[in-house]
This record gives sequence, C-alpha cells and structure tokens, in this order.
Amino acid sequence: MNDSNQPKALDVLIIGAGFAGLYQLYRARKAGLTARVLEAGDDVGGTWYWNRYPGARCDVESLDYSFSFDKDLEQEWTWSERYATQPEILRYICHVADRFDLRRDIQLRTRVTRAVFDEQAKRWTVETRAGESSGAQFLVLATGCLSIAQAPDFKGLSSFAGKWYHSADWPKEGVDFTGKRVGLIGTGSSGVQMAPLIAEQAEHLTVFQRTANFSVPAQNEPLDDQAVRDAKASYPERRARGRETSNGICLEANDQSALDVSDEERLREFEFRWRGAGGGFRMLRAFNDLLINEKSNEHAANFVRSKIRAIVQDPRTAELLCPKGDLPFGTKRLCVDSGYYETFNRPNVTLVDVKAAPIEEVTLRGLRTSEGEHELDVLVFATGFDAMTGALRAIDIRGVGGVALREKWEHGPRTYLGISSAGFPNMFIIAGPGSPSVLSNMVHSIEEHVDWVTRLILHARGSSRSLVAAGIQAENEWVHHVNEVADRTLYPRGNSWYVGANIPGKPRVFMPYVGGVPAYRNILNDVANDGYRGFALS
Ligand code: NA7
Repeated sequence: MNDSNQPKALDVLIIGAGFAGLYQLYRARKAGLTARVLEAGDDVGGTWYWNRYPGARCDVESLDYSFSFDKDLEQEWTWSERYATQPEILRYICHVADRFDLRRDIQLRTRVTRAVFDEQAKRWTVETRAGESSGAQFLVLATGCLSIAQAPDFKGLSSFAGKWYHSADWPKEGVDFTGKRVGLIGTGSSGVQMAPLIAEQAEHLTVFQRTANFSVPAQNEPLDDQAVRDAKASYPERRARGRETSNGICLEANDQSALDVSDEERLREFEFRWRGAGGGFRMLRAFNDLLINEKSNEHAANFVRSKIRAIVQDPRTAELLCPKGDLPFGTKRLCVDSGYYETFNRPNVTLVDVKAAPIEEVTLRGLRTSEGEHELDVLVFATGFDAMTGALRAIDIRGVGGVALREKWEHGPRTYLGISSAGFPNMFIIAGPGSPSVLSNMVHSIEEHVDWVTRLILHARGSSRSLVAAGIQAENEWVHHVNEVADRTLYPRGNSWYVGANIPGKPRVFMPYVGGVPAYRNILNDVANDGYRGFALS
C-alpha cells in the first residue's frame, strides 16, 4: 500500500453526538481538520436521544434552543411549538446530522471507557467498551452535562414484581400506563413534566416528593404560521439580543430591584411573568436581584407559593407542594411545567412526603416508606443525573504522568475557563464545569465553545505548535473566580444538582459559571486576543 492510501491520522476525536459533538464535527471539517465522533447511543441526539419520557420538553424556547451557525438551516426548519417536545428536538438534531452529511464520521453504539494521553506522541488514544481503540491529536469531550442518570439504588428493587423505568433511559417503544398504579419518585423538571401525562393515563399516580421545588407555567402554545414568519424574519435580531443577556436567551428583563417598587407593582410584574406569553424562565427576570438579594428572592418565592395555594384544592397537599424557606427561589433549576400543580386536583393522584417519611425499600408489591407500604404496578424514577462531571468521570481519562481526571477532580471539577484542565493537554470540554453551560442557553454556549476551541486548534497549527496545555496558575485563578462570582449570589444555597447535592458523597461545589454569557464571552475574547493567555503552546 503506498502512503497516499494510508488512513490520514486523525486531528480531532470527539466523544458524544449531541448538539456539541455534531457542531464540533461540522466546525472541524470546515476548518480542514479530520474529525470523528464516537457515540454510545444507537443514534445521534445525546440527552435528547435518551430522555424520551412522556412530556419531555425543553425549558428554553425552541427559537432560541437551536443552532444559529447556518442561516439557511434557521430558515428551513420550522418549530411547531413555543417549547419543543423531545421528539421534535430529536428530529431537528437528526435533520442537522443529515443536512450537513455528518453521519459518515460518526460511529454509533460505541461507549468510550478510557482516554490516555501519550506524552511522547502528543496524542490521545481512546478505548471503547468493545475493546477498540483510536487516536487523535486533540480530544473533544462533548459528553453532555445531563447524560449520566442517577441509577436508583433503593434496597429491594430487584424484588419488585412490576416494571420500573428511569426518565433518562426511557424505552423507545414508550410505556403504556393504562390501568396501572404508578409510583413516581422525583419532582425535578423530569418528574414535573411527566406527572400530568402519566396521571391522564394511569389508574392512579402516587408522586413521592422529597423536596418541593418551584415550578412556573410554560404557557406553551403552538407557533402559528404568522409567528413562524415573524420569527424567521427577525432571527438575527433575536439571536443578537439573546447573546447580550446573562443566560443567552432572548427574554425580556426588568432592570429594577424587587425592593424598589410598590407591592402592587411587584405583584403586577410577577403576574405578568406567570400568565403572560411565554411564561417559564421569564419569571427569573421579573427583577434584577432575585438571585442575589434574599428579600427580593423571598418576594418571588411567596408569589409562587400563593399560586400553588390558589391552584391546589386540598390545603394539606398545597402546603406540601410549597417549597420551604431553605430553598431560595430559582437556585435549584426552576421547573417549567404544563399543568403540574393542577394534576394534584385529580382524584387519581396522591402526593406522598418522603422527606417526613423516607423511602425505606422497594418491595415485591410496591414501595415502603417509614409510614407504610404503597402498592404499585410501575415505578418511575425521575431521580436526575450525576450532572456536569458525571460523564467526564465515567471515562477513565489519564493525562500527563498517567494522572486520572477523576482523582484530580476528587474535591470538585477544576478547569480553566470550563474548557480545559491543567495536566490534560490537547483535551477540551464543551460546556464544561466552570463555564456558563447549564445556566445558559446550551446551544448558544456550545456554539461559542466549539468556535473558540476550533480557533485555538487552528492557532496552534498555524504557529506549528502541537501541544496546547492549560497552565495550573490560570486554572487556579479561574476556579477561584468561578467560586467568588457564585458566592455573590444565592445559587450555592440551593441543594441542587448545580452543586452536586443530589448525588450522595459528591463534593459540594457550584459547578457552572454564573458571571453571565456576555461577561464570559468577553473573557474568552480577551484570552484569545492575548495569545491564548493561560495556555502554554509548545
Ligand atoms: P433533578 O432536577 O435532579 O430532580 C431529581 C428529583 O429526584 C428531585 O426531586 C430529587 O429530590 C429526587 N430524588 C433523587 N433521589 C431521590 C431519592 N433517593 N429519594 C427520593 N427522591 C429522590 O433531575 P431531573 O431529571 O428532574 O432534571 C434534571 C435537569 O434536566 C433539569 O434541571 C433540566 O435542566 C433538565 P431532592 O430534590 O434531591 O430532594
């Protein structure tokens, strides 16, 4: 075989074929780099491939939660609802994969188990569960923030006579709850989205709630032809406005403190956000200090509690659903629902407080709390994810000197800019811990990271450098900054997956960067303009 027939050594190996992996592949190809994606699922889609539970929907509006890199794509794709369902988002992702001919460089059904950096060759080698290995100069971890489900480890689960499911590993063929007594464990976004739909079908739904969370109505609606035409005509402005907001989502913000207005005005603003077109995260923008000022936050919390009490007819159930004072409003991801609280007015729905009476075990016939047994035919776990770090720690990643990322991150994730980690050269994380990530419009943040990483790779190539390594001092300073900014807010107080509180034993560290999308972008630009300050290129 002559040299020209040899397969070209790969420039970029990408793990994950969700939004991040697909866009990284597209961008790498455009930049003239050879790239390949390894994906565990049997199709593209990432978290939108696995989370097929009833009612699964994005809590960011479709018009924002979509790629902006190609104007034709923007114009040709039509979203049918304000908040897209999982099947529609998955169709969109598949459309992107096909439209840009990405599939030929994506290897499906391939779970990466190990990634090792070879210091001599300055290349990464990855190994898969099937025992294959492949290598590339650069490794991009597009593994997602919500991709490792928190497996239920309740005592006795294997003895349960019925069927059980996890929201993040839902059967493709769906689940028929007709005539079934269903137990739903977990009342985060997944449980809150699912409950109304299961209740409509099941004979009885018992919701096991450990912590009451805040939920606001989505005010979801179909996007009619006129709305679609208007949106498409004004896409550039919408994107530009979104980029300048703290979370990269085009939502109207009120730039006043909740304490600077009269009681009537405050109530009017909250009502407008609750009832008005779009609902959802608009509530977080009702005032500019809801997440930094305890008193302002308490106003928002009380408003939502008053709504719960007005909707839920049984006063005891309403009180149980009201989040308590130790959870500041919005510090755990706000749930965006369609008829969640109303579901508890149905005669076939019961709420059980498993904070007061914890779940002790799963039994043959159901589930036992310290107060007694609940007979159930189906158990649904909506118990969340090992968020942000789970998918990275699930791979045995070895950097310089064979150091394991898992060990380096034993006390919490350490990154420079949420993109790179010292001691792991030529490795980049898309929307990693220490970047706006899950606090922002993920698709926007993914595009920004991928563009930046690709430019950094090209910069290294252009200056004949083969190694890109984040420095330890830059990383330490960044981690300090991330914590400092978070500590100025109320966010770290909420026991949420943002701080790893949902995973027993996980170090409590506020993982995303809360400084806001525009400020973060300025930092990225400064770093790049300053010759990629903090990175050693050699
Ligand atoms: P979340 O938001 O982490 O919610 C998980 C829920 O499961 C939450 O109510 C937990 O209660 C509950 N949970 C977890 N373990 C248990 C046990 N052992 N017993 C009882 N209840 C338990 O995950 P989601 O999937 O809903 O949403 C994740 C994100 O996906 C969401 O924020 C959106 O960004 C999309 P807890 O609050 O810990 O007491």
